[in-house]
Amino acid sequence: MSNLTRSPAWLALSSHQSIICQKTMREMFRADVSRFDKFSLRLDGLLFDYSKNLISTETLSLLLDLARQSGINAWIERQFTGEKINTSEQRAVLHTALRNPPGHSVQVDGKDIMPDVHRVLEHIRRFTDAVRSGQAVGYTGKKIRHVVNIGIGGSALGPLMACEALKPYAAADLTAHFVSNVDASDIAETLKRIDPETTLFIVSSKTFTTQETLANARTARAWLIEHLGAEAAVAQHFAAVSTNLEATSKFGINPENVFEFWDWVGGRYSLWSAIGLPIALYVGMDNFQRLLAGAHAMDEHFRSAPLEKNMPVILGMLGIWYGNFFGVGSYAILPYDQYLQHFPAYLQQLEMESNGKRVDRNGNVVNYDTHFTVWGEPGTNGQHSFYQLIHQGTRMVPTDFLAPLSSHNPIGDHHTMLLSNCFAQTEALMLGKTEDEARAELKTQGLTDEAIAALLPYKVFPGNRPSNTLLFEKLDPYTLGMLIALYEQKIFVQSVVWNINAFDQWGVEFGKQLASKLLPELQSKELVTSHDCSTNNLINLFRNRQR
Ligand code: G6Q
Repeated sequence: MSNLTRSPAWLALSSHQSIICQKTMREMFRADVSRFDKFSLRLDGLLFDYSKNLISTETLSLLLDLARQSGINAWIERQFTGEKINTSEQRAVLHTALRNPPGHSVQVDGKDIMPDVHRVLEHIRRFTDAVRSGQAVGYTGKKIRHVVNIGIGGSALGPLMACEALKPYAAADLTAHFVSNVDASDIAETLKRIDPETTLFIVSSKTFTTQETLANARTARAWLIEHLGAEAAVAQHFAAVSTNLEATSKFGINPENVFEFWDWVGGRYSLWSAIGLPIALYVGMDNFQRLLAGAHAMDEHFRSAPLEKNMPVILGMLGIWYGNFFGVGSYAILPYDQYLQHFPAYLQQLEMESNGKRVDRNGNVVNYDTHFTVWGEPGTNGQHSFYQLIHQGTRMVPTDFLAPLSSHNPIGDHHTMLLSNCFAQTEALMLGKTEDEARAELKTQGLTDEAIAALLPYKVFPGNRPSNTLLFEKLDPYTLGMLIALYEQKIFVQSVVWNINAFDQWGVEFGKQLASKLLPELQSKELVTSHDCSTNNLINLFRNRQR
């Protein structure tokens, strides 16, 4: 059994929690007008306000003791220097190397990987410049206007999120599409919206064996050949991104259009690699490199800032505080920026696939909670949906609010209204509404004492609900890079404290295995009897329908 929950830092936090949980943030803010200065950090135009948390300076210091006890500084160095910290797959974890500017050297198995990283970036630049300028055209000589990414999970969610987030920087004559699901409706609906003569398909798959991606790629290939009347058209309309160059060539993709990456890039950490090709095509290579630069700035901060001033460390330790000492199981990501609409779904994979683990680095089942369920929607849509639960539900849901100070679309009062909602929500979650305040409010509405007494319980808000606010100038490529890297490293910090491997994904591999095992049975002519009676019946119902 792990010693974590019996360690001095853990025990100190447990007893401290019993004191803090009797306090309210309302009192804490009243007692200390410098709370915002004490509990906020800035980096390159990004403000991280974590003052609306159930913490005191002592809490923070105890949380940082726990981080220190877990050896966080040494783990950060292990990550950045290419140690094989993904032990169950015997791999280094070097998405950080992908955003290094020239002049760095990072060794994997005795080889400096940086020349390869920059060679592939140059390849992406040449390709994207050619496509965007119209120098590289489709089979019939027309300019490419549609880019369709065919990939799933880590080979889709990052590019999808980033293309949406950076839409204001996109080429006006390009549309980005994403096909992931093996459900034919996904590709069918996309094919209806594109023109074969002006479409570039990018088949993105680290392994190039993923069932969904290969099925969609085959369908796209057949559609293209059918419409353009020649197999030769594939060379000008297909590119691939993979670590499996043998499989891409077998699929028939022109080797010049194949972009390589390496096993030390995890799928969900891969948007910085050639998996980001759709982003580079959509917003241009200079903007893609600004995205990398923003992430690199966050990496440098993470690696060098003292723990007390380290954004990913503090964000991560606040999660540990609520997850392990308040029993919180989920938290919400609430972007007040429409362009960040896919950010919660992106973080859902990043966090849940990384830290959804029950066995520690020594192979022992843990006796403490790891991971959170991550969810969210852009504000203000969420306010008219699930905020009810956050304000008045029985369980505490910590929240991260993200908002830009200025909008890409400064129309009328929209942005002021948007931010007034954002700030009002964080304040209300913290303050709540007491019985006295609710009663006074009802009185001003002219209600009778009897009506007030009946309504009062419903009108009270407990408050004391924690939130972080991440405020930035504008959602530009550099800022987006910083934000993504902030969350990547925050997840890493938590995995270090929990002593789990954030970089493998055996649950995903399990799913891939299951899908290929059952497929022949669905296609079989024989009655299937080898499973439990529920699964047998489901399979046989489908088989009977197919006849
Ligand atoms: C990410 C996961 C997973 C993976 C997909 C696609 O970290 O490993 O989401 O990205 O299963 O895999 P391929 O890129 O190999 O097709």
